[in-house]
Amino acid sequence: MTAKPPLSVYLAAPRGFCAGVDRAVKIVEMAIEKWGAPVFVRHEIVHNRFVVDGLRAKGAVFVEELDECPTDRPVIFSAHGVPKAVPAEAERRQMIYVDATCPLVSKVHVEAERHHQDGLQMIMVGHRGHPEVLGTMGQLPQGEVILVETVEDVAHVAPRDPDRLAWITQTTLSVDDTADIVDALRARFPAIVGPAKDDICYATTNRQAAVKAIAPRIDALLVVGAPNSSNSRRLVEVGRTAGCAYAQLVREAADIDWRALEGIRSLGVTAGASAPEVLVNEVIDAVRARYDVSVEIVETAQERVEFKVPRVLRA
Ligand code: 0CM
Ligand code: SF4
Repeated sequence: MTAKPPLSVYLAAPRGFCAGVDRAVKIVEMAIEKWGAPVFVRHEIVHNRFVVDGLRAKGAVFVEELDECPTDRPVIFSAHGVPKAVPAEAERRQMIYVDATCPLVSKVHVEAERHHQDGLQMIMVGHRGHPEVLGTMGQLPQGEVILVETVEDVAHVAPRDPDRLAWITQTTLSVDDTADIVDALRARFPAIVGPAKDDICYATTNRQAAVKAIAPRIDALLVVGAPNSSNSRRLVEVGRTAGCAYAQLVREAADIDWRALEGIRSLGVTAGASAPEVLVNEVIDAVRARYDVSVEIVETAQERVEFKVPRVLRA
């Protein structure tokens, strides 16, 4: 047997579950405990198949729209948030519902509402079609929130009144790309108001910073996360932009393209905010099976954020 080649693994910290994901998963588990199965969940509670399958095994039923739920079973809204029309419809149908929207997404909803009360039209920086964007835009009447995805989009925005504008963002964007878009907004609309920096959450910000810290030391980067997870995909982009020649999203160890990793001497590993640590451990075990691995944890921040579950589940 030939000796395994040596490989330095740099494990980014923070990585993986954030406080909003932790809370959302707990909400589903506690709802099943309280009301029994089935409990319906509108949209993947967080964007991870492993998490969703685990909750399904415990009695959760995942649907995309409220009208797929019976009225006599509880329904939970995913961490990404929902348009105002959704809880309104649940109330009209006299359903029990629990909102698992991350408090940091709800904070943006409140911000949007406040700007609207002040008579400002909003420009939202985000990804078209993402559930969080649909939820945030759906806090206000149609036409009150204009979506921009790129710096180029900013040139084409046609607001009602360029002097009465505010900006908000999705929570899981690239910090650097967003800064460029906001600069373009400020240049075109000098009177626009907005948050001090952006609405990107602490977890997204910290995971991107940790990738930037390891990028100069690694030949390749694996990001554990789902293809529909915005924050996970951004980690791949951040890795590439920071100079990592090969950065790949993997849902699990089985997705690793070993041929692409041939000849590397150092590997970075991180995980999106919706990816459980067990999947990270499986990735590292799979790497250990092929390489003589030394692991170094590179910690760029410590996170102590925790969110309480809604009162109805605490009783
Ligand atoms: O928003 P994103 O696609 O990154 O969602 P996720 O479920 O992967 O991560 C957690 C969240 C939120 C909101
Ligand atoms: Fe909340 Fe950020 Fe986690 Fe999304 S990624 S659930 S906004 S803490």
